[in-house]
Amino acid sequence: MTERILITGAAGGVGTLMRPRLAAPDRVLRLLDVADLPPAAPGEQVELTRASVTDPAAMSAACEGVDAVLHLGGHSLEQPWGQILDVNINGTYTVLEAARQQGIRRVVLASSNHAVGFVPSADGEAGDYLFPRPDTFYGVSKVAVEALGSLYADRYGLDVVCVRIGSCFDRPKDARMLATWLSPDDGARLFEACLAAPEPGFRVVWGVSDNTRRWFSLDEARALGYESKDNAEDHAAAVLAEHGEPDPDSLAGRYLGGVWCGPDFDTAI
Ligand code: 15L
Repeated sequence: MTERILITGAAGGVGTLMRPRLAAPDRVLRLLDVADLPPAAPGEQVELTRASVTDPAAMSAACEGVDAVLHLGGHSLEQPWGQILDVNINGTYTVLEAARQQGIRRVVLASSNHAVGFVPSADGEAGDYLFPRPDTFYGVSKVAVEALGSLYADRYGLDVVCVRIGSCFDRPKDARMLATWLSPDDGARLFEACLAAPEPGFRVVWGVSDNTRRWFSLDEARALGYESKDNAEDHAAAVLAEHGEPDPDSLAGRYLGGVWCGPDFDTAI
């Protein structure tokens, strides 16, 4: 039977990386974004929807006939509070509510390391379910995303898996990402595990590759069936040649959230 998965924020960084990787012969990807989505490639089984995650009617329509939602939509960087509140927090409520009303049983939510960004890296491996310590309004929104997911799991019985994504890019871009990198292929493996695990209930897992310098636990992700095959160390020589060794006294060396923990950090990054 063909399954249909709704991906919000499909034109964004992670969405673009996931689109080809989550394609499968028995699967239709319904891709939603406020931004332009590239048209379907020949043979690609996609449905394109231009809409905002904050629009209840559009989200309800987008959730019709869908088996699971991968909610990646929202601001991916720091923004003024009003924007974060509207798009990331109210948007996630709107997605969950539409999913519930349409009887969707499984939602995977993109959370972030910035939900716990002010945790010192010197504390040792960051466990799953680490108590929130956000580094920005964006980080606060990810805490709220997880809280909303928890509510919809407990109150309505949805399976909700929150992924605290490290740094999901083609390759690690700086020394910090040698610890926080989630390779795109591992990202797809992890999302597949989140979609397939039988009756996970509510979970919070780290989204990271099995990097030699990894700061985050893989226990809960592995319990869902995720097996990382990539390691940022394969890129270490190139990254360190360009950026130098990580400075333990810098923000990037002191906190999980890196430069996002700076007092002047704003929308500049
Ligand atoms: C995130 O949550 C951001 O969306 C992404 O742009 C990266 O900056 C990443 O965290 C990170 O911490 O590297």
